[in-house]
Amino acid sequence: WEIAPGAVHVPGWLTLDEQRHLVQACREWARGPVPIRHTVLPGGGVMSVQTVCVGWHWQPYRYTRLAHDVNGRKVADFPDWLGDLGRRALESAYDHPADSYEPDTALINFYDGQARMGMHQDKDEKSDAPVVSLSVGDTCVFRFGNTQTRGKPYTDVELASGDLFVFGGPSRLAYHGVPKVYPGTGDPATGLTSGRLNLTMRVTGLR
Ligand code: MD3
Ligand code: FE
Repeated sequence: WEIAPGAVHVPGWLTLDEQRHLVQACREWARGPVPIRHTVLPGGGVMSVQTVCVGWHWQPYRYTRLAHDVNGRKVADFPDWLGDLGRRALESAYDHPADSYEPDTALINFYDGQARMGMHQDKDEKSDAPVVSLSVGDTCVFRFGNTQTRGKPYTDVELASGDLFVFGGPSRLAYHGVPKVYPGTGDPATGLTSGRLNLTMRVTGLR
């Protein structure tokens, strides 16, 4: 389903086994070396979502090797299997080979029933490569907007467990957010008994 040029939604792309594997991996990353935390914004606001990073650490609004805002440690390495999953995801969504796609960072967001993400653009990456997004757990409303303003026009799409979304081309710089999560809608068989997990893979363009 192409909801805008370069923005492709593939419902139910991950198998249950793949979802379980992702949940397990995210559980381990959440423990450390840099524990999952509510990111503090430069203005003092605290995000309701909890985030842990792999490959590069993201703090608003840049990527670093060390998590200066948490415990100063280096985040976990970006594993080869995750890059392979990213290339397969891109191939499925765009229906062409993606051998040259080499994501080097993943941001894992955890939403409890109250967590939200306001409308924003992802423009801290020095690369125009697509973002691959994978969701596990509770269903949410994902709001996909335009490149000009955080307001209308936008399209609301439900993202459920196992869904893949790829954002490339003209959609890469669109405003987007998560205005609502529906508690209790996930399948406990994924290993996630409450909340929503979203993993995004990106190319930082850094070295
Ligand atoms: C569109 N995450 O981590 S995933 C984020 O569900 C983020 O946790 C949301 O927005 C979440 O930055 C939405 C879908 C998504 C991710 C990255 C994008 C949409 C995007 C980057 C560019 C355009
Ligand atoms: Fe984003």
